[in-house]
Amino acid sequence: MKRVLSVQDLSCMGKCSLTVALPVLSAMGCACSVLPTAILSTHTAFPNPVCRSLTGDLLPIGNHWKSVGAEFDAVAVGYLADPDQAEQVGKVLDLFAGLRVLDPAMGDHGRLYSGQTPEHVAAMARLCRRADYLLPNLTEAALLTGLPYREQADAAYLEELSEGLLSYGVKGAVITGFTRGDGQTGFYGALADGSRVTYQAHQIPKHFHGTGDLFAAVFTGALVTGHGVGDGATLAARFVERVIGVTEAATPYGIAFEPELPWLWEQLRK
Ligand code: PXL
Repeated sequence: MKRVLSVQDLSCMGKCSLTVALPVLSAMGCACSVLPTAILSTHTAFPNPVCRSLTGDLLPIGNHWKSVGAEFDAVAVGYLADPDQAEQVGKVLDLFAGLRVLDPAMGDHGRLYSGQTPEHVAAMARLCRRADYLLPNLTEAALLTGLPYREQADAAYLEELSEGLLSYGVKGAVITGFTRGDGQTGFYGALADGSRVTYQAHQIPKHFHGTGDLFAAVFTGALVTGHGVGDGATLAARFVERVIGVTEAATPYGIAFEPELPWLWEQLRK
């Protein structure tokens, strides 16, 4: 069984981050260990969440695992509660071999999430250099490359963002959830070998919270079980599409991914 370490917050209500990654990776047949970067009463789209950062605990937890001989096939990093966590997570990455997937969860729709700062962007950018694959949305890709954010992404803009992301020295970068003027949405993946993988589907014009985290979990589970970047990202996009299709209303409580988990399990057994 493949072992994945998921490093991101535990938001206790409002599905995102670990409450998405754990069930998804389990449904993909992976053993998922968790390193919560912070415990929040809710994610930050709810007003005034209680947040306890675990910055000083991250490395001791990693060291303890190392002392008992733990290894992971992949480490997937997501939302960090403060800039210092990026450095601590970098030290945890140093402890373990395995594939490194980083979803630099910092913002959406051209804006930083509540509580995230320019210092955070700089710290996340340093962490990007340590990753194998980056999974930013359009906002995060613009923040990491210093290019202006554009709500509608054409091919030239996506390529420009991708070149900037690849300059972090990663094996690949998949820009998730971009939208185009023609009602299409999808991902744009750029690999360091020069190849490109893209996916487009009809856009449902609503914002569903937690879809980036869902994409990252499926992508990680697919790669660690032997799928390529194009297949993994396509599986992730198709899963997100199905989940959006069964989620009745776009609320901060999150997407209804649970009924679709059997579908995910089936896809990996084909
Ligand atoms: O889904 C990204 C995310 C993860 N974790 C926390 C968040 C958000 C987005 O708002 O607030 C705590």
